[in-house]
Amino acid sequence: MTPATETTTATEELISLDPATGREIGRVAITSAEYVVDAVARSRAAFAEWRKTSFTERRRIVMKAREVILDELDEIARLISVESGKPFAEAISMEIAPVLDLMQYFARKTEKLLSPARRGVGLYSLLGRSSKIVYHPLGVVGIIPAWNYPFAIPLGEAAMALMAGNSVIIKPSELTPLVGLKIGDIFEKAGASKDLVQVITGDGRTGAALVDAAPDKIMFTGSVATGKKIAKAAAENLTSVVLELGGKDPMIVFADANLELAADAAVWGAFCNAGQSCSSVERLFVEESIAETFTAMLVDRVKKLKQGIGTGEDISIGAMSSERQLKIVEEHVEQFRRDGATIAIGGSRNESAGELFYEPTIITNARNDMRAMQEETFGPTLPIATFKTEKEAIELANDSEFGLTASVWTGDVGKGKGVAVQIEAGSVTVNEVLYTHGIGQTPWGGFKNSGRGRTHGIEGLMELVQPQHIHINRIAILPNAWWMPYTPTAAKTFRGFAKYFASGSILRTTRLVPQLLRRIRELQKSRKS
Ligand code: TXE
Repeated sequence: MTPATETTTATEELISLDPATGREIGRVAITSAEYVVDAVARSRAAFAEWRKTSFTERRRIVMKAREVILDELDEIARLISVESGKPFAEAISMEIAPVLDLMQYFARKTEKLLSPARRGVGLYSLLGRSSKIVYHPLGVVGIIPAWNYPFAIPLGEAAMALMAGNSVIIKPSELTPLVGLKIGDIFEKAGASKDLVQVITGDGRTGAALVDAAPDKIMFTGSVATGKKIAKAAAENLTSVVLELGGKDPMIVFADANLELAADAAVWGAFCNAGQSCSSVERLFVEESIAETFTAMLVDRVKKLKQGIGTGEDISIGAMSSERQLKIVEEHVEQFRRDGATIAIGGSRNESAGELFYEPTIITNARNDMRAMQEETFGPTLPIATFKTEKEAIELANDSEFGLTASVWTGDVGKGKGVAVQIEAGSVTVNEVLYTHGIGQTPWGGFKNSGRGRTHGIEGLMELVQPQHIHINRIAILPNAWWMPYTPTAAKTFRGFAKYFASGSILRTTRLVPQLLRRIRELQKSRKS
């Protein structure tokens, strides 16, 4: 790992602040574009060596990195909490624990998941052909994460990229550079070779320089606007990108649901990480007949939550990440008020806790056509709208430019599944909420403007490799009927291919055999003449 602070020629600095107290916690360099180009070149050299390593060696490094994290668990959780504002408890439960699980899974399973696989080739196998798919690493994987899960997201992507044989460059968010540097430090302590995992600190300019330096893949988490910029810039070099762009995730609560459980889930789903999760519940749709009771249950629960500086182990809601993010929340709550919604609890800054704290806020009488029900808020707000029928609930859930996750609550699991498949979202949970990013085995990503591509699962692993098709002809003695020169006999044979061979039916294809033999004889003769 090469800390940008030591080697970059940059003169500008980033000051990292604790959002809960406003206190400076460190300074790092804004890495210059020239340095980024150099970093990518060194990463390519590191890749050339790393790609040759066995899965056992890769597993050793990733498992060692896990040990380093476990050894420094409290220290890392504190750093995450201090730099992002989130509760210490969530730094462990929502970042460290899930990423440790992901690391052990991919350390143990990548070899199997990427083992060369035979692929059936249909009727071509009758011609003695066979196919095998071999997976090669891509090269340099550039990771550009946001600040909301500054540890779990880049580290999980880095671990998967390394297991697949790639080298990695992380450009952490400008709000959480120290957590980013910590990831580099962990891999260095785990014995990763110099330049295999580099962390380059900086802001959007450094991120843009990384995209322009043409790595082999960009894994991005952030806003739709920046995602579009990155996709455009990456297209210049045909760099492929995975984009994770947030959401406006719906939670649907039917009257037959376990309401106690659903209320607990809604509170956690909306307010964990102060609502700054891409899969936060941002729209709650409750069946009309239970709306009043359910709202009262939510308000009751919110009253019991303690808000304050995240490092306190009894704190449930910490600070927001930045004044900019808090202003979006204020604006959306104002918008709700102007549009006629009602604030059931919360609705303003919690100045007694500190400058960047916003009260957990429940809003009733929301409607899906209100602006604040359409734009991502990314804050501790839970707006509630009602529905009368299942069809209406599905329509409301789908009435959004986003489609990252959704959750359905009902006592009838069959009904839940039926509703789930009709929702346009990358992950839909029945009687569960938000946590599926924590399951490394399953694909993560969005429909619609929530993103492109996937992280996690075999689908995410496939984003980090290039498949190579190895095709073998085991009886290479006769020329292929489709080779040159073309003749009327050839044309007749090709019509037969279209009619019989392409039907996929062995029976129908047997009708082609005499014509095929005529054509092959013709080719053999033409070779001699
Ligand atoms: O994101 P940005 P921000 C949403 C949320 C939030 C909004 C803005 O609604 O209010 O996005 O958040 C780097 N080329 N989400 O400002 O700007 C930047 O340095 C390359 C949803 O944090 O998209 C940072 O590392 N990189 C979300 C990263 O991109 C560039 C998580 C994200 O920054 C760049 C966070 C450029 N031109 C916010 N410009 C989710 N999906 O979970 C910036 N960056």
